[in-house]
Amino acid sequence: MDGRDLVRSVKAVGSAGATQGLRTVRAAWRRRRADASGLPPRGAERARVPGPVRDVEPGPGGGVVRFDRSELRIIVAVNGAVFWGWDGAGPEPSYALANRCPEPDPRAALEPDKDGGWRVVAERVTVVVSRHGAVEVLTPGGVTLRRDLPPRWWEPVGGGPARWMQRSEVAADARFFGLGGRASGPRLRDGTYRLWNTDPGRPFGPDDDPLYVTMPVQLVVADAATHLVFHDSSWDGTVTLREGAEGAGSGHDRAGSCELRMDGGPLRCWVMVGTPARVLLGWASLTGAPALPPAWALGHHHARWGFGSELEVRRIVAGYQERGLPLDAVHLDIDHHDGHQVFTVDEDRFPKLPVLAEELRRDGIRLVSIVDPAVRAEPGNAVFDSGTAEDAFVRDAAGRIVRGVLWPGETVYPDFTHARVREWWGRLYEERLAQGFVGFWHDMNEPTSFTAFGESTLPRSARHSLEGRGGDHREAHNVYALSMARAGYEGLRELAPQERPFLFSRSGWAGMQRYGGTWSGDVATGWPGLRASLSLVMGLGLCGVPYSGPDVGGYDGSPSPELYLRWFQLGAFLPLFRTHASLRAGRREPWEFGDDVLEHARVALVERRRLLPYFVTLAHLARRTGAPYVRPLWWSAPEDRALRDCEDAFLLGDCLLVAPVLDPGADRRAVQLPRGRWYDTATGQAYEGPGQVLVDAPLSRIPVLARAGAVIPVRGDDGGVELEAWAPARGRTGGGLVVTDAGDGWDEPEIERYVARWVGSRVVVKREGEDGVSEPPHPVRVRGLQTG
Ligand code: NBV
Repeated sequence: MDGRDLVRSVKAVGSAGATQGLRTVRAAWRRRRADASGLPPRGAERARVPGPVRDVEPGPGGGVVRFDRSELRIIVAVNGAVFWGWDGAGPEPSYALANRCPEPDPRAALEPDKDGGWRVVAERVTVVVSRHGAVEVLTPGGVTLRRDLPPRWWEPVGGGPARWMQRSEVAADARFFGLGGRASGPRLRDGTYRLWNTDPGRPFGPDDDPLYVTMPVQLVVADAATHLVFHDSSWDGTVTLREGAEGAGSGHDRAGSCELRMDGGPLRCWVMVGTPARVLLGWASLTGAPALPPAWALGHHHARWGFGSELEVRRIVAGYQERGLPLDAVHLDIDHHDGHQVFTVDEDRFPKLPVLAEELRRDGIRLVSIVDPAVRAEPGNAVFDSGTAEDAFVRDAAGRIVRGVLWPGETVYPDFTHARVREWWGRLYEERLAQGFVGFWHDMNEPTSFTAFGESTLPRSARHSLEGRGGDHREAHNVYALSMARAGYEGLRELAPQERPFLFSRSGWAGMQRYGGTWSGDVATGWPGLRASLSLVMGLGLCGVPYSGPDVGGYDGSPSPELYLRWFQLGAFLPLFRTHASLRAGRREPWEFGDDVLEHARVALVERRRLLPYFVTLAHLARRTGAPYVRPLWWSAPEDRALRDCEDAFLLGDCLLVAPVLDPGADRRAVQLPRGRWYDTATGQAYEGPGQVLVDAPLSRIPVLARAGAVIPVRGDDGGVELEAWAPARGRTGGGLVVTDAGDGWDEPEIERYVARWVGSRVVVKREGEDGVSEPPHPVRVRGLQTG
């Protein structure tokens, strides 16, 4: 946050601006002083490389290769993932792993390779280690996917954490994706990306980097195979990417490259190889299945900073209801708190929150609460007092509690890297449940502390438990929000065991999907912001976080009616479909932009509700397979170069292709189609892929195409599930998976499997089960017949 923003924000929240301004100056000085005394200067450093190989020690799934000045441990796990760690690093402890390290694959063993090197041959991948410590990952067919050069460390002569650098080469045709939520993607072009969760302090656009969720997770897509590489270190770092270039017959290929530099932490990584689906499955098996949102969370959410009163919430809800617009959740921001203090309610403006919650619930609308980690440092504040009694707050190197500044004034920060603190924090959600909230929105958890200058987070020297190992904020920063999410999730499981927790968090790290989703943060209102918000959802999905979505309409200012509508139409096909904006921004209700926009937004809302069973299915499939709901067009055809470079459309599950309008003034757009027949769901017109087609995109809708043969569960007029089948091309068959689950509990619904095929001049849909083929238990409607 720069000075001007700070002053504006402070004024906006109605605090004594000057007092808060002074606090941020003091906080900045405190931060500087704490780091000056708490972090020893780095001083002289000594560089180190592994040196020549000395000997090896075979072990389960691989073994250890010893070099003159380091050693490398390699483990191939039973799920096909490969781990390697330098300097004795093993897979544990890790904030990313969901459980213990998976079992080693007993079939994988170290064997001698040519030129004094060693290799491990596994079912899906071969790892070759050169005698100087280069590590190469090859497909079973022997094609190189990634080649790590020997790493390099810089060790402070006086002791302390070593910095390190790892340079890698990838295929000339490879494309990079991932690294968490990046605004300029989803394809990560040449440049340097930082690994340090950051609140940019103002609405962001495509050029802002880093943002709230960073992860050392790269998904690399190349002709030979897709691979995911995860460097399991939470320290600050940078990744410099350079795409390669193909000689195209006239010259030599230039390999793509990646240079990872970290300020500390173990040099260790996991690599998974295969198709995109296979790789995401492996990643989910390692870091945990994505939490399943309750069905209502797959509907439409409306939020705003500054509803300001119960009366206003009722007025907005009535606005939706009077116009017959579906609404599933309302989010209350910090303005409903008493003095902006988390886990409190301003009783003057929200006198009967539980009653409001109950009334909304009867109309099928849930209440979601913001939860900030910062606690006002004031005796008498119940959260501060109980946290003090628990010794819950982060301290500096001298043992003093670290103070920052946020909305409530001077604040302190729970140390979520301590199990006892997580339990204490988790119990606090009881107050929220009693107020009638059933969903939670974690904010400002990078963590953010307003400072007049310098970084707006805790001092790097601040001490953290790190699960009892002890360490400082340099290591804890990037896992702070992940640990807060764990605290909230586990607390809610204790407090409301019958219900699936609904939680989404602004910041996070690898593995955050175990606890919930995220949203795109304060995206700038404007066409570039619309594009950036799609980039974030796609990139996060490829890092294993399938549930996210933007602030529809953008966070600040006032979108034009056209921009609002195009954002709304995109949002209706993203997992989290939420309108939200800042205190200072214009309105975001669909009726605020004129009658035309209202009618078109209604169509989007109604379609979202109709597709709810499909979204529920996608949520269940994400949990079981790690596959994101929103997938790049190349998901099933990564070898298709044209699809690999297409960033402005996506697949929603296996069945739909969504082509949002991302530019002003457009009434049609080019769509790059994967192989097969695709129907424009609005007109029924059939197109044949692969290739590019021009499709109508009038203001009333964005192009949505259905794959021929798809069987899509939709909500019928009576609220029950129906199957919408799109005719397969003649002579071909189709099908689909369906999971029907309208609830928010823990029942495990079975996956229903359908097949669509031509029988004479009709398309017939049957259910396939263990006992053979049967009639579907849902009504079936076949579409796309005219063109069959
Ligand atoms: O709680 C207020 C806002 C919230 O509306 C927004 O969604 C968050 O990203 N919050 C940031 C803090 C205010 C930042 C200026």
